Amino acid sequence: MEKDQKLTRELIKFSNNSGIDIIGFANPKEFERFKNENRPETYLKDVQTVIVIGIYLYDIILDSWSQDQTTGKSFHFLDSILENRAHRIKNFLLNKKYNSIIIPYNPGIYLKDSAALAGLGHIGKNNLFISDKFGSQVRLRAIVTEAPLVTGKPIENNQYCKGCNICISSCPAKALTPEGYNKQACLSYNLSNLLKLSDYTSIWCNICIESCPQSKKSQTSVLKGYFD
Ligand code: B12
Ligand code: SF4
Ligand code: SF4
Repeated sequence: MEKDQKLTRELIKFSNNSGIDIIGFANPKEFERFKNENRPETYLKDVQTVIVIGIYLYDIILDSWSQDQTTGKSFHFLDSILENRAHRIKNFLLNKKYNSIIIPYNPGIYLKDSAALAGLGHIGKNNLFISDKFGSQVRLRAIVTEAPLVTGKPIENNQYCKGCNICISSCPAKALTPEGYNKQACLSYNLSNLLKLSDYTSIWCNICIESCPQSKKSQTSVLKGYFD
């Protein structure tokens, strides 16, 4: 199907006006490297484009998880905002007669990989997606759509990290090594070192993000001031 440049431009403009800091588009064919449950067509049969959105975590409070005291279910502050923005995009595309599905968080499709596949940035030695504007200090969400949007070129290489090992030496769990990321070490550290804001609200470790020079660029989110 021919790519719709006009619709792509309109959607980028709409997202900028909707409190979304970054948006990119990936080709579903790039996801053949993943298991079925992590592929876009599992969620939408006639998928044409994977849309990745991100919001800058300009204040660490946006990264807090709160547990509902009756159901035990946890909610992430910025994830809830991202979900709201994803609904806006879904409705925008529905008005243009295109179906879309907001990808569930877990298993879903892999968000940092989707962002790199959309050409929004690369995956660093901190094992996270690094955007040009916000470094890794950006949280992500994905939507799959039947709209034929113009997709970006995947970024497989890692341009920022050459000669840098700051995140590796900063990780308190030694979960980051030159050979790669040790998920179990990171998870165990996090579970026993949650920053408790209250009995029901906590924040996970962010050191591999905050220590990265790319995340320290001073930037203003389009969301900033939204709640003032
Ligand atoms: C499970 C999970 C966890 C687990 C395990 C993490 C893991 N990486 O396995 C735990 C609970 C430990 C965890 C910890 C954290 N998480 Co987490 N987590 C996830 C989740 C749900 C899935 C991650 C996953 O399995 N990815 C896929 C596998 C294949 O990737 P991987 O093995 O980690 O990395 C490989 C690929 O990236 C590949 N690769 C390298 N270069 C390239 C280039 C291309 C083009 C491709 C395709 C692949 C590729 O090589 C890597 C090594 O093998 C995602 C949300 C989602 N649905 O994607 C969030 C997510 C990755 N987490 C996130 C964050 C922020 C964190 C934490 C900082 C904690 C926090 N404060 O929230 C830490 C950071 C840990 C770290 N340095 O990676 C963010 C990252 C945002 C970003 N800018 O990248 C995500 C995307 C959530 C979100 N909504 O934004 N997480
Ligand atoms: S701290 Fe350095 S090595 Fe780690 S992700 Fe950032 S730029 Fe790359
Ligand atoms: S989240 Fe913390 S423990 Fe996990 S890799 Fe990053 S710095 Fe290390």
